[in-house]
Parts: sequence; C-alpha cells; structure tokens
Amino acid sequence: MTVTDGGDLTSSARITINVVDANYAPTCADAAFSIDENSAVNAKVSPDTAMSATDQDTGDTLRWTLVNDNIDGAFQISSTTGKITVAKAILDHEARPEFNITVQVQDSGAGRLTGTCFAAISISDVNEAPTLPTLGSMEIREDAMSGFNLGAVLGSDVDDSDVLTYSITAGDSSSAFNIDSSSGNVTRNN
Ligand SMILES: [Ca+2]
Ligand SMILES: [Ca+2]
Ligand SMILES: [Ca+2]
Repeated sequence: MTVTDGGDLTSSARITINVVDANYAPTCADAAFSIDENSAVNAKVSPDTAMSATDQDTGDTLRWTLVNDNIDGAFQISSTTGKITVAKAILDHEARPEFNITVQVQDSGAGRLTGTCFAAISISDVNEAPTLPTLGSMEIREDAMSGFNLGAVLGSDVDDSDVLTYSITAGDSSSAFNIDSSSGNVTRNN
C-alpha cells in the first residue's frame, strides 16, 4: 500500500489482510410428499426425491435430521441423502391423515450451523377390509313363521365413507334364511 502527498514524497507500508472464512448457515426447502397408509418399514415417500438444501460454503458436508412432529417416530431421514422413508409400519389414514415434520440440516463448518424447513407428508387412504363380529348363535323355533326376525348382524369398516353390503355366502343351501343387504337383518324365509 502506498500513500502519496501533493509533492513527490511517498511512504509505503505492507499491510496483511487476513480473510477469515466465515461460515454461512445452510438453508433447506419445504417439500410435500405422500405415501399410502399401512406402508412397510423403509417404504419411500412419493415423489422419490430427497429434501434439498443449499450452503454457500462449497466444502460443507450436510447432515439431515427430523427434529419435530415426527409423531410416534413414524418416519426417518437419511442423514446423508435427505431421503425420507417409513421408520415404523404405523401409518393410518383414518387416525392421522397428515404429518408436518420439522427437518433440520446441519453443516460441517464453524459452529455447525443449521437450517430448518418442513416436510408435509400426506397419508393416502387405502381401502381396508370390513370385519364382522365373531358370531355366536341365533336361536329360532322350528315352527317360526316366514318373516320371523332373528336380529341384525352388524359389521364394521375403518374406512370413513364405505357402505357395507351383507349377504349369506354358505351354510344355508335350502335358503331358509334371508339377510337384508343394507341392514344386516336376518329373517326366516320359508
Ligand atoms: Ca455453511
Ligand atoms: Ca387405516
Ligand atoms: Ca383406509
């Protein structure tokens, strides 16, 4: 560095400037995914893409973690790739149709700086089989009249909007009984 006055006198000095390599925090982008309920452990969310992050420091290695609202530990994230998969086979659309998980990305620079973003994961409905109670027995007198009402068989279905239809499939070869397809009510036929 040189300084010059109005005349021809100059003075020089050497100045050393130390450039401190400042660490910039990484940032990550919110993302939305979906996955079927009842998916198995290690099943991938859809689309099959990783969380994405940027860090101005080109040499930084980024590590991913799920830090909040990963309810019951249902999901896991690869610390190196940022890909989210199922950790426990407990996904149930009827019980919890959506997760909104806070994701953290941490760099390898000074202070191990972090950025956070959200992964919204919607749990898609899958049709699940209806169930019938384990039936005991119904009693009817042998001289009961046609139309005699034995009562209803009530099934259940976990899916919100499913309509159940009843039918007798075996054990009544002489068609002695009738079941109402919508109510499940069993009556004597003949
Ligand atoms: Ca950084
Ligand atoms: Ca379910
Ligand atoms: Ca379902």
